[in-house]
Amino acid sequence: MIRIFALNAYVRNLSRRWSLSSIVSAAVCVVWVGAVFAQNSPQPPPPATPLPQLIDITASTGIQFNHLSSPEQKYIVESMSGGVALIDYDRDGWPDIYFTNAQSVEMALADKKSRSALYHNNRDGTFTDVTDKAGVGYPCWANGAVVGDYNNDGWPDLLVTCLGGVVLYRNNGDGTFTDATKQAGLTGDSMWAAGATFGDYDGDGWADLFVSHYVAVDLHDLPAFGSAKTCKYHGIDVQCGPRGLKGSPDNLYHNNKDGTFSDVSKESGVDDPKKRFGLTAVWTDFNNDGDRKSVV
Ligand SMILES: [Ca+2]
Ligand SMILES: [Ca+2]
Ligand SMILES: [Ca+2]
Repeated sequence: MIRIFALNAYVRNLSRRWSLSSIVSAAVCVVWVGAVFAQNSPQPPPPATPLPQLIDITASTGIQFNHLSSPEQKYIVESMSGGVALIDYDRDGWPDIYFTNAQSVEMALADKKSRSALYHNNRDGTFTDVTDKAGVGYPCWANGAVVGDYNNDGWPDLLVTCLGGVVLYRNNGDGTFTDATKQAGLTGDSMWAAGATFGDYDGDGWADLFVSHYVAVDLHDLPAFGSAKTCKYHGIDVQCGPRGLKGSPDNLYHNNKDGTFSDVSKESGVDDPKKRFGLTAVWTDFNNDGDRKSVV
């Protein structure tokens, strides 16, 4: 079950224009303000006005998305999935929401799928499930999703990271998406892609793609619960991984400006030959020299 939280100021005035990003920003401010009080003032005076509160508004949004979970947590692949992306796919200025989903191992081995979902923002605090029309319901064993306009047509595209690679959905601009993974030359990415990030690392105006890979696993040969020394915690049997399992290298794909990508991982020096456990990555200019760096 996913939950949606909004600031109480928003709840008091549902008729006002709002955005999820502003809610998130305000939430971050609340946390920051709290941290400042905690650090600088051992005995802070009571605030003159109550701090804003976050309120669970899930029921009123119309979003009914259940992320499949495996409470037994037998395998690391079952406990690491689940992601969300904000994408204004119809460019109306209101953020829409994409939730990823994943099967259990048992379901996957029986070739059963799990449904991810795209919700359209109705501009009144409610959302409508538009997954089927959009064609983005069953990308893969989905972990996360990132948004970027890889073909520079102005419409935000969606990349889903999967156990077994990535799926690139090209936004057709009419409420539908097309799976462009093969056309883009990304089917060679076949490892456990836990996260990804779009960023124009060479400054040519076209978004390139970095994909971080996590653990090397085979669904048909998963290490059993508690079966090795590294699958114990203080003598108690637990799921195996990531410690004790093999990691996977990462990939940087250069945007060829024609709808395709080329793997430039090795020549760019970010292929991670030591195969660390990569969960996700961000582009940032941490030394402020104008160039983007990738942090995994
Ligand atoms: Ca929208
Ligand atoms: Ca696009
Ligand atoms: Ca580029």
